[in-house]
Amino acid sequence: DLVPRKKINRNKISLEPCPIAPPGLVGKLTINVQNIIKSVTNDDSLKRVVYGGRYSPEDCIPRERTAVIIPYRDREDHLDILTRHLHNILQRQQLEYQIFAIEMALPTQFNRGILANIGVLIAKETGDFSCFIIHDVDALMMNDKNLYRCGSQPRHLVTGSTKYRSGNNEYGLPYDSYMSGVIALTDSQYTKANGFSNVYFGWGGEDDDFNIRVQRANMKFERPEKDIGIYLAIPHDTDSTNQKNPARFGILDAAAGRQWIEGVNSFINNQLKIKYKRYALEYRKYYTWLLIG
Ligand code: BGN
Repeated sequence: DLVPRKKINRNKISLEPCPIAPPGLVGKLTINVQNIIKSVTNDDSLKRVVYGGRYSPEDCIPRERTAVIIPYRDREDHLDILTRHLHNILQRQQLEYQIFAIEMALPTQFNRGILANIGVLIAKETGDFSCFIIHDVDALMMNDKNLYRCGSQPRHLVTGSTKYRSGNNEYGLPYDSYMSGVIALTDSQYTKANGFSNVYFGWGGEDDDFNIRVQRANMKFERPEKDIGIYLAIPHDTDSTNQKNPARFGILDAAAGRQWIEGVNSFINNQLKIKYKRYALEYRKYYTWLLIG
């Protein structure tokens, strides 16, 4: 049931590195929310995608090999919109990349931390990535100068989203220390923080917990410039399998004590005897799909 992978051309001995500033970027994007699929679909870029949602520039050596990891459930329509949008932009950014969509099987409540951790580990098994981006399924980048690259510190790529629009401000953040939506970390940064906590089921808290982990590992999230990190949130109804977790306040209070006990290491040493495992992995046309349950 696995689709054979077409090999990405790695014969780049005679090529130059891609420019630091990709020449084809346009800056601020416009998306027609009424006709969203049409405004994010670019047939030329979609034709260049290799099965499993992979791409590598033909004419220069990419500066980053980015794994985009999208934890989701029950949002096939958003996934379709987001992945088309990303293929279009990430190719303009001259990245080598692969998109991974990590779905949580029913009936448990959604657990974004577990999906992110397993996503990073499976991406590492799949390819040689220099940067891992944990990406909300409903977040559409609105400025293509927001490069999906990593930095010397973990990066929070969101400076504002329409989800948190306030007054005249079309793009906002809910609070200053909010570090969620789209984040970019190298393998060593992710491992140093011990990844996400696995104990947040349902909505809320896992991202604040991760920010605490990053700080306790002596790192600090950095953001791009204000007008660069802007996102359109695809509107949607509340999710019945991702209800607000009433226990999240207490779990978050104890975040520091759990950092080294459980996280991405739980899947390596199996300290927590976590029963989650890979049910399926498929190389689909625009993304690699993983089912976890
Ligand atoms: C916060 C949530 C985040 C969420 C943001 C934005 C919590 C922890 C208890 C204080 N944090 O309140 O997870 O991303 O809102 O919606 O619930």
